[in-house]
Amino acid sequence: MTVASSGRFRSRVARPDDKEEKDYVGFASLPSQLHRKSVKKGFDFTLMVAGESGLGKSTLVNSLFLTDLHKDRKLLNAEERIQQTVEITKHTVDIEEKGVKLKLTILDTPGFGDAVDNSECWRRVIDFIDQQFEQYFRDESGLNRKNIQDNRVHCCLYFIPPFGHGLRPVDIEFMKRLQEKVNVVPLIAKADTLTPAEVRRLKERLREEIDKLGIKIYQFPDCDSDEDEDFKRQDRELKESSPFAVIGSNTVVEARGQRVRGRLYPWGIVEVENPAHCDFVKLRTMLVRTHMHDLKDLTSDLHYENYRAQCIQNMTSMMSADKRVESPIPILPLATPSAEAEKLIQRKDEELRRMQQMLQKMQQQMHEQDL
Ligand SMILES: Nc1nc2c(ncn2[C@@H]2O[C@H](COP(=O)(O)OP(=O)(O)OP(=O)(O)O)[C@@H](O)[C@H]2O)c(=O)[nH]1
Ligand SMILES: [Mg+2]
Repeated sequence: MTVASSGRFRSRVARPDDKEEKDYVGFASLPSQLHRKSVKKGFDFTLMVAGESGLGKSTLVNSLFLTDLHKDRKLLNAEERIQQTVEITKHTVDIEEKGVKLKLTILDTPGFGDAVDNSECWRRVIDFIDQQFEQYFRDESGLNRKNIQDNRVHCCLYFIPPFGHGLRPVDIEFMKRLQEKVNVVPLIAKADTLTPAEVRRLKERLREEIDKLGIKIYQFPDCDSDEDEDFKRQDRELKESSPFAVIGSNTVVEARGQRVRGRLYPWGIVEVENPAHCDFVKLRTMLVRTHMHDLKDLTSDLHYENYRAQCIQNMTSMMSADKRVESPIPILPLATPSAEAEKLIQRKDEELRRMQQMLQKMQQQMHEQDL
């Protein structure tokens, strides 16, 4: 599969062994200190869903975090009554498990499909992601850099219809637009409408197409060779199951004496959280347990850096264009600038200097990477 980036390994915590204890300086406790600090502060994660209308995006995000994100709506009965999403909607869920806090932000986007022309259906989503980067970039260059609210989108679940025989031109276009901005995780929607053999065939087909068309979906990082066998098996299964085939439901049904999220059919019950029925649990595990940090790191190190580099490049070319159109005849100032204006000019100069330094640093880093 084509990848967004490769060569990432999970970092390991080194501990001094007994014989080295006398030379032990103490920095080995840093990871646990950092861990404690992070746990206290809590983690945040922003997840977005995108794709055609009616594929179950709202239903799935609702099912994913065991909370009814739409609970404020007045429902007539226990049946599913999720309404069509008409604008980008933000839901925040605070989850706490064993003292670890997670602030999860879910961005539900309106599906495309009703319009006659879907050629620009990705625009709203891409603009939104860019706006979050822009805000972060501004905050980073501002005075209060310590308390930046990070609203960048860490992952986008892209829903592929189960009915076709692979990717449609609109899916290809949408994912290619997304891939430059965010970690894309493709999903086969409404997997309960397919037989297990059909799911297998569709997965294979999608993997081939994604590869052939050079679509850069999120790639699970390589597993360290010294990880334990259980971890390796889980990692292998995760990779082999991609793209995940999912089922969503907001209805709780009775199955094998237990109340579970599922879909009730005349021929039986499809259980959302049963691994034999779909990849829902794998998706949730990957998002909140195993790959959240990697998704966040990639957002910061790859997608945001690309955005920032582009911004700085634009600014630099604007600056050099400004210099070119400078009048050859020196224009005398009409009046001495006020102290306020002076300060503003100084601030702008300072900002430009910082940008140039950042640019130089990035160029140097890129040069080092090339070597
Ligand atoms: N068979 C089946 N139906 C589903 C599944 N998930 C959702 N649905 C149904 O599909 C319909 C649309 O679901 P939504 O969650 O509103 O779809 P959406 O993608 O958010 O649609 P938009 O908001 O228009 O973009 C609802 O009637 C759901 O009950 C699924 O996994 N399988
Ligand atoms: Mg919706």
